[in-house]
Amino acid sequence: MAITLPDLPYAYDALEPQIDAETMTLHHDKHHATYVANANAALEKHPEIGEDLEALLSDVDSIPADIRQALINNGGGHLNHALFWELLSPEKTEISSELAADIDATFGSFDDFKEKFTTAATTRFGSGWAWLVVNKDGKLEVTSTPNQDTPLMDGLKPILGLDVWEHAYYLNYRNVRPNYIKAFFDIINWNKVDELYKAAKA
Ligand code: MN3
Repeated sequence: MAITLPDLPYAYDALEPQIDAETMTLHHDKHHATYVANANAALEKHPEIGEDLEALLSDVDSIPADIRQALINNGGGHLNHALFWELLSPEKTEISSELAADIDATFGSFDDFKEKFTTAATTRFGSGWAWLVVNKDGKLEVTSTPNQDTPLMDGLKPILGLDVWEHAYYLNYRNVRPNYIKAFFDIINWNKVDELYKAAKA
């Protein structure tokens, strides 16, 4: 057994023009594949801990010290990317009325949520992720993490995430991260977000 690289749920060019085929190819086949290979290399050193990355990264103190940072980086990298691909859709999807109502109740309006998420994604210095999560009280929160840290490490369940590493956007958007963030909102798979929201609240 080992962690495996999941196929993209659409073609490499399916998200154009928002995300170009070359970026998707490199991002999935090279970057994500490397996280998978490195996560497996770390896990092989400690077969006794199993391969449940979500459980392990939800309790990082349980990870043997000699592979802890490698699993945070590469196990997190695998989970974050496997989730990210599913959060994108070439087809237009609609946010559910339940989630829309909870976003309004939490942030004021959808536009207020979008502004907060955009700020989190824009101001994450260097490499990392912006997130919409469900916290321990079952409430929505916007947050961000550095590097490949998953919100699971803070007891938060991610339901929407945006990769703001330069490798995610630099070929198409160069240094203009805000335009990539803006485009992201056109290709969100709200069906998947809703599925994750229901599961996180259950
Ligand atoms: Mn990435």
